Amino acid sequence: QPEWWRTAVVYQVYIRSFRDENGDGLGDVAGLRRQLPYLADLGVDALWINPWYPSPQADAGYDVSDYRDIAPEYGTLEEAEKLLHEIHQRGMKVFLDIVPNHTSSEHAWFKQALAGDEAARARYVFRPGLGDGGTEPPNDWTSNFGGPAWTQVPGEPGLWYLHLFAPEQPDLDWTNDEVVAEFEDVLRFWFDREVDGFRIDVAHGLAKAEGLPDAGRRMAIMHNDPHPAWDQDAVHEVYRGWRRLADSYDPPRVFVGETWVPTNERLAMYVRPDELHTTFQFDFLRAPFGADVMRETAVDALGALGGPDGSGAPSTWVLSNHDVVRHVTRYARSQPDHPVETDWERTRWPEEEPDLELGRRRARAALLVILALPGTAYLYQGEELGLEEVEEIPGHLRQDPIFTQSDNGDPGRDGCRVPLPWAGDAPPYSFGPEGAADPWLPQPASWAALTADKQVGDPSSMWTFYRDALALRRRAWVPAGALSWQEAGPGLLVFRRGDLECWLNTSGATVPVPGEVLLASSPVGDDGGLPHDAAAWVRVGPGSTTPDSSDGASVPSSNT
Ligand code: GLO
Repeated sequence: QPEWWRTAVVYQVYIRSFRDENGDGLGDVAGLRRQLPYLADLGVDALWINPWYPSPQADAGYDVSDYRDIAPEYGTLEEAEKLLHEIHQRGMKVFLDIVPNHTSSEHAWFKQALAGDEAARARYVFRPGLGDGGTEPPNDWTSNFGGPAWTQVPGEPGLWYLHLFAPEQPDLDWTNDEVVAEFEDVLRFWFDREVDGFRIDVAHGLAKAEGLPDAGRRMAIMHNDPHPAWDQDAVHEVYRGWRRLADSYDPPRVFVGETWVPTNERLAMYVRPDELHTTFQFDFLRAPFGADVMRETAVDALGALGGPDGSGAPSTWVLSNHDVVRHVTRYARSQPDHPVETDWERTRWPEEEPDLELGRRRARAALLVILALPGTAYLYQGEELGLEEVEEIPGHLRQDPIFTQSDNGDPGRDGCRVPLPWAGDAPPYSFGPEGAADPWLPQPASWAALTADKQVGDPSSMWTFYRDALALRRRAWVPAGALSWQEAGPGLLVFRRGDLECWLNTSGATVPVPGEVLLASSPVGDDGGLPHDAAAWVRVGPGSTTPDSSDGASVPSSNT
């Protein structure tokens, strides 16, 4: 039986913003159950549900206070079990999100730790401070959300605890056996409920360099240099244990790691037969839209992960998620000619008015590229509607700790987390039932034409384009086999798999594509002319003459 996770298209459900069924303005389990037909019609293979556990929501659920239950505002465990069953009935798989680097400060363990219980303290990273009376933090580490990564224990000014994220997210000590055992038990809890796999939050975290040495610089989850808090070799031992556990199930359960590491070679160390099945390959989140950079990005990732032709370990391709600016907006401005080097990709794209139609046109093209590459593709909810980043959320409504806990001008991640517009002509669009509370973040007027009810069934909509592309991918690309890059000139990305080619044209001119166009992101001329900023899937016969980059020779044009 082929391993589904090698080729799956996974749809990311940011549950807080997906669909509200109980009318409180927050998405919930029942809302997701209601919309399962929508997801099945779209044609995705699997869902990844962001954290839905009980949580004080200091970081939108990434601060978990109980790993074995459902947040009451989202539903009940019983409802979640029904949902899991229904997902499977519809032939889809499901990943949950596990958060092992830290718990919530409201987790029972941390409350015991603050109360002075030594065994509980040993599960976290408590350290005496430096200086007179220990009133200086134990080292120079900074939190991802701004400020020091250490907070003084209330009532014990000489003692500090570590939090690489918000103070409400104390880091666990993964050298502690109880921590290891607890998380294996949590995995079992959900695997026993037939969850197919887990997305691992901050999977390159967990282990810290011995002695917690100073870092000498601020700490960003998307770091480019080695750092004592990230990507330490000891973390691999944790995943070897997890893999043994996952493999003990039938069918085996699967992992995808959130591993922000500087190179594909470091990434490849996580993707092994005895560790993680896949990790996110995030380079398309930093890469501008453009054939040359996107080709380099894919070549580099495939080379390190899957082998040059993609036949080894599957890479994963991601254009958007709940942590970065939506790609319609990233692509709506001038594109730098090299990948952007920034932590969260929000602040350093050029500040100019976005041309959202251009952004959507490029988004369609980028979709055809990632769906044709070998590996797994992740879609972030709302991209199938062509939603853009909501840039104009007023400060007092913003909730992301990146905004509320720091003063560096970073607007945070709320702009990509705005609740989906299911129907309606003006904000607030229906996100929940009639008479429901307003969605937890305000939706923009610019989404009026993008609501799901207007797009489903409209042959010219973004939604229909996604559906068609997913169906064709499953039929044509999934069985298509190994990849070879084709040399087509600057501004052109072309690869072949079997008798299919994927073309991306950012050369500035219209270019002719060979063969039968199966799907294109923008209309192709009768003469087969693919416009600038567009991509196409083409069936090429044995008569095609596109030269092959591997030997520079032409593909023989034999008997057409
Ligand atoms: C980012 C996660 C994110 C959380 C963070 C802390 O890397 O996806 O949204 O804020 O990991 O758990």
